[in-house]
Amino acid sequence: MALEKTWRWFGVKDSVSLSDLQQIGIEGVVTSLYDIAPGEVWPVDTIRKLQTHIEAHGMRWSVVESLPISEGLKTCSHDRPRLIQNYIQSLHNLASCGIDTICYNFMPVLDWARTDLHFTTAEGGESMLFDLPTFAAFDMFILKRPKAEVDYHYDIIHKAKEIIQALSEEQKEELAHNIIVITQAFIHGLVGEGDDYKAQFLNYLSTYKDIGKEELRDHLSLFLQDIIPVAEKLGINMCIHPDDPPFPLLGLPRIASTVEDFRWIMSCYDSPSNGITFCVGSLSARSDNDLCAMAKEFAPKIHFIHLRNTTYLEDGSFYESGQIKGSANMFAIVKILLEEQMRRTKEGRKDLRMPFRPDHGIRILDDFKRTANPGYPLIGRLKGLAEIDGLQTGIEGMLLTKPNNH
Ligand code: DNO
Repeated sequence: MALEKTWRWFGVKDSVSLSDLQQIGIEGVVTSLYDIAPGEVWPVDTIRKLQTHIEAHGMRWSVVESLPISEGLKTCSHDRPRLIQNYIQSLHNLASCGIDTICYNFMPVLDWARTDLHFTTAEGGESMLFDLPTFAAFDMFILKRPKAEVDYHYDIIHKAKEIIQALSEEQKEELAHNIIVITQAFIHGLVGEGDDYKAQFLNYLSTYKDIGKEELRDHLSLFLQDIIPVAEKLGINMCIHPDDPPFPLLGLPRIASTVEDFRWIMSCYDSPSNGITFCVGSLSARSDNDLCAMAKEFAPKIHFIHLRNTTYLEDGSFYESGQIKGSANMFAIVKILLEEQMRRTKEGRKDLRMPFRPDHGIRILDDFKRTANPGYPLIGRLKGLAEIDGLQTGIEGMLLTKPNNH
């Protein structure tokens, strides 16, 4: 046994081709219909066309990442009934093509956030950094979000003031553009290019002025009540992706960050279809998250896995540190996941694949000659995949070897 080897592929425009993935030994592709706006129905023929293309290269469409949750579902706007109906229709259409694993997230406005997309590692590669004081500088002095300062500790505000003074106008623009547009654009970002992109973004933030943690939880709960029974009937596993980073940003509530959050989500609707994307990278960026304990507790509900590590810094900042090394114990986590797969085999469960993908990689070597979305270089991810492969082989050997059987 081994976790299913998958790869995030951004469709026919991706600089990595499906033949490349076949050569690497990928079994399952993780992708989305990027040309369809969040909230609209995914038609069967469009799904089928992409699926046939993937299958022609000897792989399966293993996971949809993501079937995006439109803002109207997160805010419960007047359009909610139509949006839920569309989501349900897309689930029916995906199920009719035999696609059974759907990743989604419930993060308001912003999907993921980093302040530096070209953070140089000690070895000379390029990784990504979330620096809290720099983020605060963006929030308070570039975006100028009203009352932003109440969300930051005095020390962070002090550092943020120093940072903003040292930034040129161009650097300020680049920082804002990275956070609002560049990191979001390739995954159904809300705000496009344009002179007023900061104003547009502030406008989206303001739609949450009356939505705190409790309200957002209510909206997720409503979503789960509507979606999970349908998914269960269709044989689909829904898996919520954790918040990245796993703490509130920009005054927006976050509800998928901690063990308590995931317990609450699981309790909203008790079904095998109400599952989790275990993203080690996102969850590990918070020092009070015990990743091994979380992996053990939620193992039966883990339907999709993102393997990458982070190293956290004292002030709430962190940087991405490749697939194996970092704050989380990757050996122990992969071992727990492989044990879960063995347990599923014994229990006769059908969902044995347990797809994982090497999440964001460090840019190295020929990655500097290729274009790729931030976090998704070919060679860096390939290195991570090889490392995880080796780790899995070692753990499997260890778990399957009986005493005295050398
Ligand atoms: C960024 C990713 C996110 C993630 C989605 C899942 O690279 O971590 O885009 O895939 O949030 O819904």
